[in-house]
Amino acid sequence: IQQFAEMVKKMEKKGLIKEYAEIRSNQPDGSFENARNQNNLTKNRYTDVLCYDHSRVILSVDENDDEKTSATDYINANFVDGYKQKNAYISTQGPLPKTAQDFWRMAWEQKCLVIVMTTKTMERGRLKCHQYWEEKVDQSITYGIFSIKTIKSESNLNYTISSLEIKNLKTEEIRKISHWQFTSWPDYGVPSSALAVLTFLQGVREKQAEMLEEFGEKWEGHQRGPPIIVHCSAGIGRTGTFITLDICISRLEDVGTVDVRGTVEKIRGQRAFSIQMPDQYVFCHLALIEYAWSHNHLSLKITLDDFNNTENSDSD
Ligand code: PTR
Ligand code: PTR
Repeated sequence: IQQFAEMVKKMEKKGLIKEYAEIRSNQPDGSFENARNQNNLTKNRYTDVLCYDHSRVILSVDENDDEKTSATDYINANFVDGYKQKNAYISTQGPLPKTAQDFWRMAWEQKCLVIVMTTKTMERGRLKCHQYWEEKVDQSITYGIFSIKTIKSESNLNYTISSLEIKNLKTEEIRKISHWQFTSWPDYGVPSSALAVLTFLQGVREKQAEMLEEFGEKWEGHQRGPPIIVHCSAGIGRTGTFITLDICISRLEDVGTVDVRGTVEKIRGQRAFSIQMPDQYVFCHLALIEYAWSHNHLSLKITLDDFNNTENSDSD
């Protein structure tokens, strides 16, 4: 671990911060017209974190709905591709009281099985995300035509896993959704333990595979299942970091290499502003090294060699 820490310190010096600054200096390449539409403005949690038009998730609009909050097809959410998988994720902001119904509509319409939440509802005395599901087992909460019941909930030091049932009150259909909340990741920051995030991430993957196995026949057309919804507060910093790690690990498992910069740039092309802090960019590297180490990956050697080469060839 000491060795990791030293390596990361060196990597920071060796240009990761600069590399991140370069990535950030590229202006968003796409329009935000729906996000800026007068009818949608209050559906954005942060006025400066808007959602691209080209990759946004479009909601159905049911004119007959009692609740008129969904009267437009807009939600601050974007499809993001995974490793060799189109639309593997939906990156989105933490629901607002006003958009919680839209959030559940999105989960229903996209047939999602797993939700990843990397924020707490309240941080440093500020509301970061609406409590859009019940924490207590056997309790339900209803938004418009969706009723969400908490069936089971288990917590450890770093995360809480809840089994939810979502019921469409119009059709009476009930589906299961697994909710994974990482609770020890500060906003604008990085978790103190990469291992905790990696364990969490592994659990999310296994859950998605298990749910797909169980309910898979409903999702033909999606080879590896429906998108995993990932959100934090703004849906860019921690969400972007989580998705970067998931994509890089898939690639590492497949071909034995990673491309953090390329991955982040690609994600930012679909969800603007993804990864908010230099620390988060550095953390991705740290966590990947830790992953490679603990999985005895050959690529660890490559990483170290590459690293040593840079070090030798770099004069500062
Ligand atoms: N305008 C907000 C700000 O005050 O910085 C936007 C913002 C909020 C950006 C949270 C990123 C945030 O972090 P995350 O995406 O991890 O919730
Ligand atoms: N409150 C956020 C911040 O200051 O970081 C708002 C913000 C979000 C600002 C994205 C700029 C952003 O764009 P980029 O990540 O491309 O710098």
